Amino acid sequence: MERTFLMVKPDGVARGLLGEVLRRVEGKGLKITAMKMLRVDEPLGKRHYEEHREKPFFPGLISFITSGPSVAMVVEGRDAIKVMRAMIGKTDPKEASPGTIRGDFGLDVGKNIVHASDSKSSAEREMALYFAPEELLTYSRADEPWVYEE
Ligand code: D4T
Repeated sequence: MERTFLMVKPDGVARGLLGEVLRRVEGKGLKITAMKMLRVDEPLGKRHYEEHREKPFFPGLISFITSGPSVAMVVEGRDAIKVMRAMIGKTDPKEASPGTIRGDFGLDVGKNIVHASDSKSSAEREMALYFAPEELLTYSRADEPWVYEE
């Protein structure tokens, strides 16, 4: 099993898309093992997006991500990183396929609703930014034998 970090950004929360995102994650068979609502502050936003520090869109990205509550999650399942990235769609919602979260609900790259880790190393880094190890819970979903072949 693999873990990934997923966040519904301030636009997703403000637009009432939290339930829609959770429905898709749960429906896929993925397991939410940690979740919290928080308002990302400037230091946390800058650490989250440090790889983009020199990009022209960085100031706007920080003011957006700190503009209201977000919901941070850890999502677990087989190939969870790849599966979650496929479910959110391309970074620019205009190019994201219909059927993906961004493809179905977004239009602008600066308001792209969700974030999901793009690699094992970013998943580890991002989970540690938002959660203490003891906040990651262990439990079984009742449908696991019907989701996985073995
Ligand atoms: P996140 O990290 O938010 O899930 O987005 P991605 O992983 O899909 O894409 P990214 O790291 O390349 O971009 C991070 C974040 O910056 C915003 N952004 C991006 C923006 O506002 N303008 C831009 O031109 C780009 C490329 C959107 C996502």
